[in-house]
Amino acid sequence: MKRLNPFILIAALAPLTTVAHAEDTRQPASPFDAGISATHHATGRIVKVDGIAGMLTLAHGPVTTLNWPPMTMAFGVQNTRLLDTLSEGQTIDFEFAYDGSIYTIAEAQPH
Ligand SMILES: [Cu+2]
Repeated sequence: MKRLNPFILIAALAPLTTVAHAEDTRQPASPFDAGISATHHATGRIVKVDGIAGMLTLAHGPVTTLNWPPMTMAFGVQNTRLLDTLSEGQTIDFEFAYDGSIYTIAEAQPH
């Protein structure tokens, strides 16, 4: 696995440090906070960056841990600042998890 881009990683993780220590650990605000959620990895080409909705539409490859075939779908992002670093047409490696509502990208790096 390639080295993570430190800027993107820090931007993606920044809210965790604030939230994780503030909440009752018996009832985590999101699976990311407790670290209990399965994290999945995929590669995808960015179809759309929607800064208003805070969503990223990706044409992604297979996700073996979810038995997903390749498809185009929208993901949430854990930190919307990640969207500022990405552009349409770019291919990224990304990690994501189900946050209880939508599949949400925790980190991404250029492929
Ligand atoms: Cu998908």
